[in-house]
Amino acid sequence: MSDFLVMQWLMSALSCPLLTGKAGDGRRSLVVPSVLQVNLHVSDRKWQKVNLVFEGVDTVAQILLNNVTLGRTDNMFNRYSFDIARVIQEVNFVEVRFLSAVSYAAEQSRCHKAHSIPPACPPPVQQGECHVNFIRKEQCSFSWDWGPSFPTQGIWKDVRIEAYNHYHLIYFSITPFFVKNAQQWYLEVESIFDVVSSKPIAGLVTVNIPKLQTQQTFNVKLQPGEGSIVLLVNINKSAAVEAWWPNGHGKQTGYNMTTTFMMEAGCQIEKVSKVYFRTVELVQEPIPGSPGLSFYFRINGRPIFIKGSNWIPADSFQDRVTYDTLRLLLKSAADANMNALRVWGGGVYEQDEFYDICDEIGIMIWQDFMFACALYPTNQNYLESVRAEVSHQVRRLKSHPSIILWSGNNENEAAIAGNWFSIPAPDRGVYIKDYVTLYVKNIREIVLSEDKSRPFVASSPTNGLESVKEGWLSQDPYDTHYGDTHFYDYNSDCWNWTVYPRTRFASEYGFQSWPSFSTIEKVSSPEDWSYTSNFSLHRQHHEGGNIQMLQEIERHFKLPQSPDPVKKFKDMIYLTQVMQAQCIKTETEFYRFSQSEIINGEGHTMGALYWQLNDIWQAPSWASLEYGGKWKLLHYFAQNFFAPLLPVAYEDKGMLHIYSVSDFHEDHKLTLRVVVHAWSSLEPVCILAKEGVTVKAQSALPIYKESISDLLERCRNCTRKSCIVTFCLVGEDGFQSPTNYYFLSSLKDAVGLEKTQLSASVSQQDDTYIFVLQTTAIAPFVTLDVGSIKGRFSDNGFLMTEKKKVVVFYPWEPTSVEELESSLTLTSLLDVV
Ligand code: BMA
Repeated sequence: MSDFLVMQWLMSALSCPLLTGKAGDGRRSLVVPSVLQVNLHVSDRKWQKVNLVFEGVDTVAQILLNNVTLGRTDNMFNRYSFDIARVIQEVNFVEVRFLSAVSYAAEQSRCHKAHSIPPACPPPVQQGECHVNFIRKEQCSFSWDWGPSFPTQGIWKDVRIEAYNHYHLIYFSITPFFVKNAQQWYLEVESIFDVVSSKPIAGLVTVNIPKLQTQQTFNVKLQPGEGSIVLLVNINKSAAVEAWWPNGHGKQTGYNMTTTFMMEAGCQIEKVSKVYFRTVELVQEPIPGSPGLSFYFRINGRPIFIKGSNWIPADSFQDRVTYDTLRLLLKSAADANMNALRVWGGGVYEQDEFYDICDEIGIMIWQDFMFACALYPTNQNYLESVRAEVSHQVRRLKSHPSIILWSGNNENEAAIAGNWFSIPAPDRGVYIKDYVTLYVKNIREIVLSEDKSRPFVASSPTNGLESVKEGWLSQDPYDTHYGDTHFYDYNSDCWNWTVYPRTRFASEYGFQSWPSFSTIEKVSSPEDWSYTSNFSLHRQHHEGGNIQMLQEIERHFKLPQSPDPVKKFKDMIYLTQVMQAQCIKTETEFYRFSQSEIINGEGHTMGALYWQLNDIWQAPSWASLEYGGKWKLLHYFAQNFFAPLLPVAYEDKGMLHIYSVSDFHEDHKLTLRVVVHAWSSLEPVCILAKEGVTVKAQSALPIYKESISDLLERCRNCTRKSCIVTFCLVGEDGFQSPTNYYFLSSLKDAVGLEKTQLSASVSQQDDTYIFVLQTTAIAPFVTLDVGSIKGRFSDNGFLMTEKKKVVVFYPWEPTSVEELESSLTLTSLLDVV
């Protein structure tokens, strides 16, 4: 680009990392504004327009150049551009004066005289800050039920100077559409410009996608001021377009595209992009035999069962979130057979790289707008700030095929419908009006005008079209006949599938666990290593969380009794992870096997996104990936319970049912193997092979049914307490599902389980390490742990019913056989004392 100058400096160049508005130990500091200053030298060339652009300021600041105030910032999700043509000199002095986010939020709340906007403060157990809903800032930075209060402060994204004559391209986006009648793809290519000349600028724009033999040239005229041009590019019909598919459903093909702007005055811009082709529909239509409406995603015309989890910010300090951090976490999601994540509304709109990686590996994104678990103001300033935020974020992100849905907020429809904040009945109308103003009249309208290529829902959970019909706020957003649901129940037996809602779409559900000892060890000292230490209480931000875990464990396992406090703590950690994995396995399998049925008017469940994928710090939480990326047992379980082919068992009125669950696009003829073992022996008691089982494509269907008493009788001498059922689907050429299992009793009641001798030999094979495990007896929940060595195993936390098992370790950094051997701990259920 000839007449264009970009000067860019990053946070590090300012030598100013994010400052926290509060000291880490909880003492308040920095109520005094903090100031960042930088000297800037600019050549004396004259430009028609010179902008100082901040891609992200966190959050409240006054920006000055050469002692002249350029403007103020109050929204960390906005992009701020200041015209500095008249202020800039040869040597410049940029100043960013910050105000404490905590004081600002409190002040905004105090000044909001109209009506209160609850909640005022988070629950005391979160040790957080108040009034976060009054500031457009990462909502969980004032604390959450899984995270600390670190109200960060600073410049969190790039800053640059843009200097140009004639015109400048601000946003560039590409969205694909498919015209069914014509059976043709076309692209909407949108460019938003700032034109500085007083007359229109004419020119030619050429779009070229060589691989699709598509090249089109357009005559365009850019009008003075800020404006957009939209070009419709028809993809050559004779070119075979490969669509972008979610992980597990096909490739993530992208095509190189070059867009060249050749404008009068000789200035040329060339944009090189990757373009993807996929369609998305959110299908809400009547289902025969069921009141309500369906709620599922159709991608490229094919219904897709959404499997995955919920994403929260990967760190309290965004400057620590590198490309590698994101890649590791997202790759872990894909490796666990997930095809989707929900970017939850209490965090941040993630960096471009996040969505780039999702595009590359086929992770679909349910994108919330950043509002969560609260009511929000709707005064003019606030709305203007939100409007700018929404159009900026949609323009920035809409080219990503991974994003399949925009969603207005997290749980705010539910908060009003369920009156979470005890709003007196006569005042309800005001809050409903605020709700509709913010999410419908502002956010939704902007989204629809900026992006017609994907669906929008106002909230999660919501009843979708039914909520719309009820004035955007339904009586019960958790209704299983409509939309999505969030479901948490810490008081029931999580092994009992009948406690779960047979919903259309489970977008949140979960149970907590503690992260591994090696993760906790890094931030604690020996006196912290007990389940009831101050440390353990301090890091638990969910009221009653540690007790709830104990109670859930106690239903099916013996609690640790070791006299050695550290051993007892480690046993507790292990059991919390076993419990969490087993609970979420049961719940997820229920959602998956409910996809093809309607029972008592409920069913057709088409999504399972458990809460939550990742952690923001080292603490007990619902996550399956620990802070640092280590896989908890739940994540290993997810790899199995999200497997594309899976037999699932459940019990109903004394009958054992086995369903085949398949995400494959074609039917398969397979053999179902059902094996019964006595806990006391590695030799099976009985084996049943049912051949020629048709496993239907993209369905969950019954393939086996037997009364438990018949099964026990058939397998001589078995009782519920003494035996265990395992099963898998097997085809030709090694084609096989994971081996699944069904416990016939609680494990604390199991009869015949013996303490096993577990051993492992480790060897290296290319970039991986092979662990050959041996057991002397059946062993439930066998866990390999190599402490702080970064990497993951091919399987973990499994039930060992055979003498030998081979597990592969994929290291994420260089290691050695010796290092792995000396760090290895092998645990199974009977090692808990
Ligand atoms: C849901 C989420 C989060 C929360 C989680 C666990 O409500 O939206 O707000 O962290 O439950 O309590």
